[in-house]
Amino acid sequence: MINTALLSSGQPIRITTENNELFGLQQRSLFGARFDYKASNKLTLGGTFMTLTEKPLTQKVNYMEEPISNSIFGLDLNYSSPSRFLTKLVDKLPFISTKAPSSFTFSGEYAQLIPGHPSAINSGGDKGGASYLDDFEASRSVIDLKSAVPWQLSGTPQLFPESQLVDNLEYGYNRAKVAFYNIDPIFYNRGGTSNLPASLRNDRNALSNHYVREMIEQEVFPFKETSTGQSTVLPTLDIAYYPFLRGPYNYTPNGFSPNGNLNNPKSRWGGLMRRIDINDFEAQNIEYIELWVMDSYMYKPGSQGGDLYFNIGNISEDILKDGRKSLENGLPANEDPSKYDETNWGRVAKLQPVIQAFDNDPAARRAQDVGLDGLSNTNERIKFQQLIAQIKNQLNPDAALAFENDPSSDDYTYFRGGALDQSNAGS
Ligand SMILES: [Ca+2]
Ligand SMILES: [Ca+2]
Ligand SMILES: [Ca+2]
Repeated sequence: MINTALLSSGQPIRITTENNELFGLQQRSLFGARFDYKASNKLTLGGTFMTLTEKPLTQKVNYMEEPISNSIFGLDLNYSSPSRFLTKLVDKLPFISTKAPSSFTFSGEYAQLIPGHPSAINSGGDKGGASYLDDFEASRSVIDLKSAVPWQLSGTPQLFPESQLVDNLEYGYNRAKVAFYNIDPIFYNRGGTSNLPASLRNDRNALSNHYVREMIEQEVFPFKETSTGQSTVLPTLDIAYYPFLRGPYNYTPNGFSPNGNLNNPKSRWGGLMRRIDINDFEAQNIEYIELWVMDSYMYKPGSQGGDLYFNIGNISEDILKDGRKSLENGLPANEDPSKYDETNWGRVAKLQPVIQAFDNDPAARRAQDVGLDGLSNTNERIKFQQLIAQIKNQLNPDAALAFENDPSSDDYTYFRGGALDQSNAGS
């Protein structure tokens, strides 16, 4: 306040400011035109047109904040003509004598406002435009479980009696192979810059397979509206379960077909688990699991199917149940026996590592990145020597070799690595 006289005047001072919150973001356009036409010295015609359009920031506009798109047009007419007849008429009036000629003038104007709104706020084929009192978007809180990263192998489910066994290989006898992943988008793009392996690039059948193709959100939610710029792809969590393939750390001594498949696939299980950071579901009002599942038997009509169980609550993280917390990055780089304990499953590090990362030294990493059993393939072969011999007896030579190469069945293969390309995986 520069002028102190205003302050000392004792008058109430009211200050208002403009709210410029959206200023500069919302685009407004004003166009106008004016036309004049002189038809003769007596008659002029004119027209005016103006339009004001506001571009909404989003398709969802709040009530009372609707953008406008208004047009105004006006027409006007002016006619002016000297009139000898009027002059004579006035002269006829008693006591009046005109000194100037009279003239006849007519002006007319017409204007109309055409109110409207930008077409961007039309919804559902209705041209009337829509504004929202509340879109209820914040009325629902969702815990998205679709990312594969937080998921990991689970321990044996309670439904299986062997789940009670501690430090006993029988705990894993029915573990079958389960794989869970999010499909890398490179597999959806067949374009020239695609990194797709050559075997897949031209295999339309493999790329259109419903289990691996790209899902569009509206296939599942036909009435879902996606605004411009928002992805229409529906991310999926893909789970592949192979009840006849031996799962990791399954050292069942019998029940194999000669090709290495497990007999009696109905008695097997595959499981994955993850944590959810919210622990009080009641306080957070978390009420249900919403699951949209693609028909797992689409290509096998009449199949008997399987069972899917959800266990919610406190779940044991002891995947190889021995009451020990095993950390690969705690394993000694030099295989120093004083730094680990040996259980029936393998090796458990005695060290408590501070960080969750492997050693920086690549040689040390080779000793650490060996799986939950803490055993490299060589050590797996040494530890389970007798079991391996017993199992190999039941297998054909190919299956026996594959079994011996990775006895714990815990080796990792990078999905974009050369090994899978060479075996034409996926096609
Ligand atoms: Ca354990
Ligand atoms: Ca291993
Ligand atoms: Ca292995």
